[in-house]
Formats: sequence, structure tokens, C-alpha cells
Amino acid sequence: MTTLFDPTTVGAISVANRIAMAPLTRNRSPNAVPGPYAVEYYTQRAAAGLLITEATAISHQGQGYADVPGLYGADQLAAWRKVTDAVHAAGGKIVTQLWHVGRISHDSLQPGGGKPVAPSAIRAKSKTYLVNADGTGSFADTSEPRALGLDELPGIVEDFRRATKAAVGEAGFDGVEIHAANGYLIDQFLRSGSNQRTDAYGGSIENRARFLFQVVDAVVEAAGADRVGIRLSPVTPANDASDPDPQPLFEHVVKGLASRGLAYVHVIEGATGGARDFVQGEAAFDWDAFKAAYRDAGGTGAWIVNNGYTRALAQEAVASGRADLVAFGRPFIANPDLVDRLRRDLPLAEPERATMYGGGAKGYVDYPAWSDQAA
Ligand code: 8OZ
Repeated sequence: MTTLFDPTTVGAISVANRIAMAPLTRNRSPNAVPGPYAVEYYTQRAAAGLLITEATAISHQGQGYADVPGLYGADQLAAWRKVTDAVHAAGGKIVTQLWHVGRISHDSLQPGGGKPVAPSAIRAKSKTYLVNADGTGSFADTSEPRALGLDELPGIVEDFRRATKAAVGEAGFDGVEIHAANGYLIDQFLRSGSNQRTDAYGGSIENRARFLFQVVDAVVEAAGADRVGIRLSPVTPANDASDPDPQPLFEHVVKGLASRGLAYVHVIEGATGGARDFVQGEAAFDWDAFKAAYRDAGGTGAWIVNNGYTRALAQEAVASGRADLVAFGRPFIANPDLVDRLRRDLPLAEPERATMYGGGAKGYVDYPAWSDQAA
């Protein structure tokens, strides 16, 4: 029987166990450059089979929160290189999550103070995180976006390609994860609540998924399909994402991904960070049918599941073959040695809310491992 602690492969990447660290936004990268504690933070967690970095902007336009990291400047890439070298020296594997926020941004974060971009000029009922002049953080409403012109889309696809090349090149990552979840740009195209376009990128399911596949194809060209994963959240309401009929939409997506030979598909089941049984639209989402649509279409990538997994639920998912890996997010914040704690069935520490977003070492690199505590 397969356990969480058995090695496997994720595309071209050999991983020591079936535990992934999910992307976690921590807002500790002033000027989009990973900060002084990022090396220590990721290295402390390198026992995870696969580390997925916090969401990382592919361009200045793709940024929507203060102090999140990027992949579009030489200083950003050099800082990431220190992280990947240290993780590799510790025996770990690390991919970076490619992020364009679309409308989940604020004028003050955009190049030239302009409007954030989106499929349609519909403001999200959502918040972003800003840092005030005195260094304190605050949440603010997202700004009204402008609709992207058809002529602008190739440039964004190109930004994904360039960021991918730099990620697996200069920055030394083992691969990339396309962030197509949680109501950000790619997801904004997918869902009808944020996409009212009347051109080839709006309307039918095929049209709404067009941008996603163009991004996937560019990223695959840049990294090789066996180093590319994608994150999807078919029913999440995060960042005002909405669609009345997610099942056919997301089955169309995974069928299209199947033929592209990706390393993995990473699925947020339910409301991100919330109810696993969250329903969007009329009917409950059929997760088994969703995965079957991918496998039946020839998809061979690792199936990574996420959202509120306990040790028991994770063990069941891997043992039954329902999933190949399980990604844990919040548990990794306060448990740098999460893999060891799960293996030995030790109690888990709870993360402190106040230090999740922004700040320095406190609440970032000072959570002890169990063995340190006992000593
Ligand atoms: C929490 C705070 C800010 C951003 C996501 C990148 O939900 C995020 C995010 C999460 O995918």
C-alpha cells in the first residue's frame, strides 16, 4: 500500500515523499525581491517531497499585493537562486508558482499607477494588502480594472514564457506551477462571473479556456512539459470567483491538459482555506468525475490534492490512489518539520495570524521543529 512517505516522480522531478508544501503568500519581499530570511524559511521545509513557492509575479503588471516576490528582475532571480541552491543542498525539490493577479490588484501597485487589467472591466469584491508609508500593513479594496485589449494578450503570454525561462534557468528551479486558481487572471478568464468578453476569449467554455491553454503552451515550450504543473480551484469563491456551472468548464480544462503531458495537476478541493464541500452553482462538484476526465483523456501527470487535509485524510487519499501527492499549506507555516511530525504522528503547532503576512523573521523562520522543542 502506498503511503505519504513513499518516493515518486512528478514529471521529470524525483521526490522523496508524497507531501508537497502548498504556495503560501507571506509578503516579505520588498521591491519584489525575496527577503533575507527566504533561504532559511524554504530550507527549513526542504524535507517536503516538493516545495511550491509562494505565488510569484511574472511581471510588474501581474503583481497585486505589497511585498510579494517576482521573477522579472535580475535581483529577484539572483535572490531566488540562493533559495534554490540551499534547498537543493538540503536534498529538496522546489518549483515556483507563476502568478498574474489580473484584477486582484490596486492602482498603487501597478506600473505608472494605472488600472489593473482583467478580461472585463468588472471590479472584484475583494481585498488586497498594501504597506503604508510607516511600514504597517493594511487591507484595501481592489481597484476597478480595465478590460484587456486583444492585442495585449500575446504580451502577457510572453511574460509567462520569459518568467518560466528565467525560473528554470538563472533562478535554478526544478520546474514551475501555473497559478490558474483562486480568482486571479487565468481563473478570471475561465469563470463567467469575471469574463463577459464577446470575442474569442469569452462566451463558450472553449473561448474562456483559450487564454489558459495559450499560457500553458508557452510555459511548456520554455520549461518542457515534464517540469510544468498547474493549480486549479474549480469551485472556490476566493477573490470573487464565480461560475454557475464549473463541472463542464473544468473537465474541458483537464481534458485539454491531458494531451500536453504536464508533470502535475494541483487541485484545491472546495473553498480555498475553507469548506471542502463548498458548492458553486446548482450541483455539488464531482471530484472523481473530474479526475477521471483527465485520466480518460490520457493525462499521466501526478494528481496533487489540497485543502484542509488532516493526516488521516491525506493517508487515505494516497493509499486509495485518489491522489498521488497531498499539498499542505497552513500546517507548514508553524511546522517546518511537518513531514517528520506526520510520520511520527506528533501534534501540530498552530500558526499565529498576526505574522502571516508581512514582517520579518518572527512567525516566519522561528517556529521550532519538534526535536528542538523537546531538547
Ligand atoms: C493569501 C493572500 C494573498 C494571496 C492565493 C496567492 O490565494 C494567493 C494569496 C493568498 O492563491
